[in-house]
Amino acid sequence: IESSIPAPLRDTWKKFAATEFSTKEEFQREVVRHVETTLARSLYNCDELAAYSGAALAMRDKLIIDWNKTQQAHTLADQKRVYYLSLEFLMGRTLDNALLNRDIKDYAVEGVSELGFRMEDLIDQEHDAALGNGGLGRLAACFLDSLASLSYPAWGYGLRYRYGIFKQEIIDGYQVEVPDYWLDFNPWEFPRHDITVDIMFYGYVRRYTEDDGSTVNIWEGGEVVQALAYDVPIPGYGTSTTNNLRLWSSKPSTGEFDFQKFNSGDYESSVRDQQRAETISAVLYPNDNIDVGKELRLKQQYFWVAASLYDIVRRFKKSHRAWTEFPHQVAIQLNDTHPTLAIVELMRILVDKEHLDWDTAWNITTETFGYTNHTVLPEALEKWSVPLFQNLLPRHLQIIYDINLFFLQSVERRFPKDRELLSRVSIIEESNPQVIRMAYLAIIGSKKVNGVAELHSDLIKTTIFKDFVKIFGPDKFTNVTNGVTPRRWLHQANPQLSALIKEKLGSYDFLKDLSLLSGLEKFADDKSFQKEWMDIKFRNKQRLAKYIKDTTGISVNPSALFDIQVKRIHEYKRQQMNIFGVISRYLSLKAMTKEERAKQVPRVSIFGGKAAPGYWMAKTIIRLITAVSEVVNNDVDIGDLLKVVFIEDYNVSKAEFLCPASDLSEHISTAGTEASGTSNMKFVLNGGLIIGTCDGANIEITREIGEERIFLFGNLAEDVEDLRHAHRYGKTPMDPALKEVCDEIQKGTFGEPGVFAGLIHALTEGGDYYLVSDDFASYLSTHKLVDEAFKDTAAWAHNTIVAVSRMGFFTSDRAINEYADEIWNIDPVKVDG
Ligand code: RUG
Repeated sequence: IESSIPAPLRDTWKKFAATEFSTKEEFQREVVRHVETTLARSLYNCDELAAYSGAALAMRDKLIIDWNKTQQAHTLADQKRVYYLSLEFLMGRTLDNALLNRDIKDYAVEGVSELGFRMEDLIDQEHDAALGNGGLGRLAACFLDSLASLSYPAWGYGLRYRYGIFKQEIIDGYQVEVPDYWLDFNPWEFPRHDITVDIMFYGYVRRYTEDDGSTVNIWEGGEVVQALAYDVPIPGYGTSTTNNLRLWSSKPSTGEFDFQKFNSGDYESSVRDQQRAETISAVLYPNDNIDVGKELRLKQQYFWVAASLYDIVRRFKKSHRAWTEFPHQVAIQLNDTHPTLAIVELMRILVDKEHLDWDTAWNITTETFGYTNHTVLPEALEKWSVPLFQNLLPRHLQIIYDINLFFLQSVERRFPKDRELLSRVSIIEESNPQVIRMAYLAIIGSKKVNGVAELHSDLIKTTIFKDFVKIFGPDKFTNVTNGVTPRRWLHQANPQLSALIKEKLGSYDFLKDLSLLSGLEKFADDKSFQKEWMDIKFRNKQRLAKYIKDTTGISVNPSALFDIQVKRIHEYKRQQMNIFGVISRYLSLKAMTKEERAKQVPRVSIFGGKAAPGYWMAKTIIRLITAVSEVVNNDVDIGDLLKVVFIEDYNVSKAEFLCPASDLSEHISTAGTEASGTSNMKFVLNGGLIIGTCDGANIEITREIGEERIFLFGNLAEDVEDLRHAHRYGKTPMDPALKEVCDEIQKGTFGEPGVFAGLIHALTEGGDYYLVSDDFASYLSTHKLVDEAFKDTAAWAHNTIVAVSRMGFFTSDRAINEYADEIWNIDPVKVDG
């Protein structure tokens, strides 16, 4: 490699090579050095933000040394790598996580304290890296943590949005979106000015015939934008392995195109072009489980996929292997359909640029990709309009047509008389305009397709992808149940619980092997352990109560039952059912005598979550929650018996203190709609119980922890279709308790009823698509069981301890090992510390 230092000079180099700090004093020296030189501040001018910045930069230096070692070890090992392509990485904060993963938090806390700061205050200065909407993006972040912790040679590829998910403000009870500009100071990334890729859009395809008769397609004449790489180190836990997350940022290409315009005096238009280029990576689309089909989104997808593939191919080509070796060196996982264009782009590279024949290229491609499906909701399945696609990516459309043609021909050969089947499985839907069904393209171009929890993986096989199971056989479809990283979601979020578990189990090994939690079960009836366990829960609830008081002014009693539902606001997740349930509870309390009230278990109903800016019904649900909280919290008859709180701007760092503070959390989607859910796992892992439907990972959680430890209710997925049908034909009278709630809303108890008319309409004339009425009675009666169960503190403690002890399955390490063995076929690489 030309850029390496000549061999005779390497000893000098090595003498001065960077070294990592490994004691408190060395850490302090680095913090102070960064504050004084990198930030040009001094001990007379160092606030918490400067101290955080110094600590973060010191930590970054440490990570980057391991990052370099890891990349060298991976290059030397020359093994197969996995590339995880995700349009979202919801990382949250990094400093605390890095300190814990590198196991230096204790001396770092002491170190900053001797410099005059409290570590928690510094940690609090950090802006969340919020490059995601919800579960899908957070899953990608947990997977990166596990990939590094398990020493797999892996890279993440994503977009470096200038604006992450919007900040949510609640003004007069309504959601208001505020831009999240998070890059003012981001110490965790490295711009790689030497790593840029030119990406083309629009243009036309020129086709000509070579002397040997073969046809060549050249895509040219389009607009060129440059992708610039930013690298983010991902430290593993208990290992030196530090993997790379590469995020692409868009900027104007430095090609002649701009110069010509500039020189010819068309300054304004050249600036406009620059801005157009920068727009591509400017903002994360704020939709979760909704496809909107905007051209800029398609641009983002192609920009990111093309830059990533260029990078992957460049790395592969360095090894001078034959192209047929590509799938033995490279596995690419498509996180949802967002990166599906990678299949088409790899075909374009292999056929148009590397001149491989179609069949060879197709074999390589279909051996390389894996596709994870995260939803069966029709409104979330991506489809791109053919005319829009034709204009933006003309060559890719031709390739898609060819993929489709060869695929349909093969289907026709196997199922000769089934014309309906051909139209059902065609990548092109014959609508007006025609659209490209991205999920179908992802299935056809991948080796394996997986769902994210057992029920979900079964559902995709029997519903939306049924025809493909018939065509490809069942083995192409598999399940990998999601998981969460116990490093962030137990050790970091709940340090006291983690320390107590360590005390009982003898070491922190459970953070690497979560199945070791099973060792806790034998203490489930130990009274003093139960007390310590419940005391930690109480302190976590006190911390949340203080946060609620400080941010909303609402006083809540930490001894009350904390009932939390935090996730994106979506009709299928049924926050509306929760708030209707709260209203029903309020009405019952109001109807009770003083004596009866005295026997009730006090509740705090806590909600949090963002609504997509254009999702009017979700915004109405937020408004109902805030309206109910205004009434209930100020009702003197009710006092502490019921409080309703909406936590503004729910994000990863808020989840970190909400999960440890729940007694009960709600995972109450209409059966069959929530692919997995992952917060259900986080809440149980933190010693809370859940109320939930038989949906997503709730089912496996039940299997693991035992049905006596979960409050399941509601109809099953297999009954949903019939129930919806009955609603359509007006055969389902509304549940009486729900009717009472609707009447109360319509009476104006919670303000102008017109505001909520849409919500009521959805239950009535709207056909109650999410089956709130059908599940309402069992939802309410199950809440009664919760109240009863909560009164028995010893039994509650026992059940939460047993539940935690059986949560080993839900670590993302297990999920990643399954992907590695069954889909990617990759092995770990040891990195010397
Ligand atoms: O809604 C799903 C969750 O059920 C799941 O746990 C998560 C991770 O697999 O992905 C969520 N999801 C699905 N986010 N976006 C989609 C649709 O593209």
